[in-house]
Amino acid sequence: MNALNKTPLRSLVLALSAILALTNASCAEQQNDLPNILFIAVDDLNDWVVPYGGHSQTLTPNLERLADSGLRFTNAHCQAPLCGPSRASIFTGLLPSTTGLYLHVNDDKVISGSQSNPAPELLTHVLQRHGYETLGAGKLLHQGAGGGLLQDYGGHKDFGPYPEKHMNYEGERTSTDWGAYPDRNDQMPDHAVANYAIKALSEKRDGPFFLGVGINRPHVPWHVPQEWFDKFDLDSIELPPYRADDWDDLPEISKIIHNAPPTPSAEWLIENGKWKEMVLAYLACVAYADYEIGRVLDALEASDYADNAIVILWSDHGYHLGEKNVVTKMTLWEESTRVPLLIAGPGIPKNTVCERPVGLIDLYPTLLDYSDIEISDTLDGRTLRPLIEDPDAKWEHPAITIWGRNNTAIRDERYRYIRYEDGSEELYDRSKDPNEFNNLASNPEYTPVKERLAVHIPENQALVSPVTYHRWNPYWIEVTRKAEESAE
Ligand SMILES: [Ca+2]
Ligand SMILES: [Ca+2]
Repeated sequence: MNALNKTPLRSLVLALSAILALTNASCAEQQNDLPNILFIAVDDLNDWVVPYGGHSQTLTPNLERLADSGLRFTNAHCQAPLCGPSRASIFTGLLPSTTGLYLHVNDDKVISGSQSNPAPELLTHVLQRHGYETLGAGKLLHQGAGGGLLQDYGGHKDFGPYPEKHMNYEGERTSTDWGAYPDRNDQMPDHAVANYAIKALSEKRDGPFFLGVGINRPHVPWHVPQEWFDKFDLDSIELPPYRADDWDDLPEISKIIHNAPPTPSAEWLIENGKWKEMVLAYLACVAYADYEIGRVLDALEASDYADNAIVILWSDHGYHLGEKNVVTKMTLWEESTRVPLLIAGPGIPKNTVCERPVGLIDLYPTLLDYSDIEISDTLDGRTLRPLIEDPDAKWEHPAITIWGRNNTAIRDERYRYIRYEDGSEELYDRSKDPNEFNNLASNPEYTPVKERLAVHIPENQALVSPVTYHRWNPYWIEVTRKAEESAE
């Protein structure tokens, strides 16, 4: 290269460098404006929290405080009524019917085991690509945060510590039990999860961050220190609604799928005089979880990020405490699909309720929307921002819950419609029957309602992925066996 050409080239390089420097500066500036994200997952938390009114005696002052400071979706539902597939759906932004991840899945296989094309990208990975620091502790994906979910993971995905033997309930294939144990809150894994978050919030962070806080309680075993049991009076505990003949109008496949032998039934609880005790134990665990969440919210309020953080609190699915004669999740009924979903932060209206049916699957695109990241049209959910800005906005999307291939529940503002793999159905008019006692599916008057809702059932549901598994009852053991066989 000769000297004559050197000067113009050098000028060009200098000019390009200046442009790049300006671009970088504006990127950095933009990144500083991006909201931080505090993503609080609570395991197996149903609507028994004050902002949702599911149980009149529940004590959740911190969830109440969070609900008052933002917006609560009162008709929010999980996409699978079990930890593993629900969380896989949240972090991939895809329905189980797209990925084939209908059942439990190891964190490391959420991407590789998905049947979707293109392969999913985890929410946290998209955020990372756009400059977010990702960190967290506790239960986020099913085993915590495997599969490289986060850049920094503090551990403590843990349902212990466990007493030497079960205190009140014995059952194979379930850790269902309850009782006051251990002695102190600081022996609980959730205390360490909250401590991790408190420390993270006290530190100076260079750019926007995603902080995941995965609270393990009220997942079984319902063991928390005595102080939480002492907050409730056993004699006056209110029991959930239940009808002994409730299953008489269910199709056979519903009885097979929802058969939950490892956990107590309402019948068993009544016979053994244990129902109030068990309800109290769940309430004790919810109150304890609320306390740990409150510690994190306090830390956020005292931090540099108080005015620039979106807080999202969700549960991975609900839980029956005897309603419809079951004590578990894993059903296509309201107690199992409905979840608390609270959102607060800059620009989000305070003390506001949105009754539109939404799904946890909508969190992925919603967070991308608030972080100014383009939303891929391969995602199955949609941003909730229009509803956050106007909770009464028109919204014609029901919530979808899938429990195994081709067993699908569709929930709109009034009805719950369930169609099973063999074509049999359930339909509940929740405006008249909030406990879902009366299956209207065989009443011809409701044919137009069923047809209207059936349109929303995903067609051509993906085959059950061979990496997904669940060995709860004979139906699920067979589903798992067939899926594993398909890989051979
Ligand atoms: Ca769960
Ligand atoms: Ca019934």
